[in-house]
Amino acid sequence: MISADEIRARFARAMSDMYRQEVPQYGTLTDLVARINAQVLQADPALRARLAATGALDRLDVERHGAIRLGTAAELATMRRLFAVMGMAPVGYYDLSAAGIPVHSTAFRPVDDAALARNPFRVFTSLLRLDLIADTALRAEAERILAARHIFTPGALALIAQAEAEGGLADAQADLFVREALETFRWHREATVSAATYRRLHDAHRLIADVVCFKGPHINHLTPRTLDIDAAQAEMPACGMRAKDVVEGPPRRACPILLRQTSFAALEEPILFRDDAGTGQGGCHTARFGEIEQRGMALTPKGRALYDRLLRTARDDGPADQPYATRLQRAFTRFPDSEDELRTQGLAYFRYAPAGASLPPGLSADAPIDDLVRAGAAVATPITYEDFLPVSAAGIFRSNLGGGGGADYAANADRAGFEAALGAAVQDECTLYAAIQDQSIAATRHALHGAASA
Ligand code: OOG
Ligand code: NI
Repeated sequence: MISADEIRARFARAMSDMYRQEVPQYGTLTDLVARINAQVLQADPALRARLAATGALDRLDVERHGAIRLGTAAELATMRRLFAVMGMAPVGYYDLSAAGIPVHSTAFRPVDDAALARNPFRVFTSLLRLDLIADTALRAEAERILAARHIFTPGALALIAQAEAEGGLADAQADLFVREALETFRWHREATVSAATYRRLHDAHRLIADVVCFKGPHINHLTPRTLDIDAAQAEMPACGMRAKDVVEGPPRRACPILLRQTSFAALEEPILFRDDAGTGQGGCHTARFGEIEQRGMALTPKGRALYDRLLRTARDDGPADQPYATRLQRAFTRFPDSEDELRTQGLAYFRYAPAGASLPPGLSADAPIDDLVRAGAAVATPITYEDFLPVSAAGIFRSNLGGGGGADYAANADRAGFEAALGAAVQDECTLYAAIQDQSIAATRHALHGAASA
């Protein structure tokens, strides 16, 4: 048997190779990000040392997230089983209906420290919400089309069942699994519907056409992680990519928090409709795009509440004649921007380690962790945010669906419905970060106790 982590690493590499062939601009983008990252690391040896110490340097070159959109509960449930073979579990629930996008989503990703360090590949996975489509005839038609498709190959299904029964896969089977699983995410230019049906679904919402009219959930972007998103954004035009105007997420800061993202517009791709045979007419479809992201530290619920509040302030309360970036920067002056403040005010999660071989006299290994840090007995490094942001995701969706076009759905999160479709509960991301933090504190105390009694 080989590890789920190894299967995930192979799958991520295969996906990246496939996407580079499908969308050559993706190759250009990853080259640009690699160049910027090398520059940043050369200019900032302290950052390089810190990334190396936490294992983040090795994973940086292969770190990607992708995104797919599914049509039915059954597809989502099987997708969960497929990702489980690669050690990826559903984390977080994202309601995008509030932003006028008829989907809800989760992120499949590795959850423990060692798995994240090995390869943090994540897939933002959305489920179409036909319940939000007002036109009942159109909804029924979409349901009928989706019910007839099979997005997984028989080989993939058999290997998922085998991995579940035997607790893993052997080396050669893992390669076969990767090959079969990849088929689900491949782009097909042949739509499964007529031009007229495509048009009707497209007019209800472009996203509905994208999910319903094709053989499967083509991967719609694959995002590399940059260490300087502003530098990458500035260089994108010279590489022939027009990035969206606004970088989603928090502003640039000394201490990066959460996630900043920007994307370039969806490609117009030629497609063939079912009734095209002989006419050779076809049409075009825009779904796939490019995106880059910069990751910062994970915030506690307290930090996250402050983030959400300041983001709303920048959007709603700023002087309307000021550019959004200026309002954002101003709103976030109220978010502490030193690691000490973020840590001692309980705004972000940290990983702790013993600083040296001995404890200062008079200090117990069981003293509050902040005291141990202040006394120089322990060091704290921020924990990286591994998840997504619903407001940012909505901005990315919108910019790639064209025309700003959010429909006007009443916000109605349906987490229970999503979990029923998934066949499992999604994990809470804060619980995961808190566990990593708590384990590191316990290990630090343990090491310091050892030092004290030596
Ligand atoms: C997903 C859009 C969201 C992100 O990184 O937040 C996203 C999609 O377009 O399917 O990619
Ligand atoms: Ni994305």
